[in-house]
Amino acid sequence: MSIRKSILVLSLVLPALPAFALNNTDIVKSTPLKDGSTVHQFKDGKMAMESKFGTAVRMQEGTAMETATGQSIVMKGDEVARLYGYIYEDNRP
Ligand SMILES: [Cu+2]
Repeated sequence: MSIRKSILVLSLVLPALPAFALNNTDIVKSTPLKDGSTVHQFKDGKMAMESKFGTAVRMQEGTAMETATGQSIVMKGDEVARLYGYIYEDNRP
């Protein structure tokens, strides 16, 4: 009985947990890039980089990035501290 319940709970919870879940009330768009990293765009249009390992990394404003679908995006802002805040909050026990 309790095992069945655990399985049910897991099956409900797991799909809601991507490899890296952002509690992203401020993030309006997250675009995967060709190199495996992700660029997150905030409400105000500024961006932050997430490495393929799920860490917040720096990128110089104005840097051109290629999306996984081959489009070109230019980096606006470098909100590394802002993204770090989200990552930290989400990975807290
Ligand atoms: Cu970037």
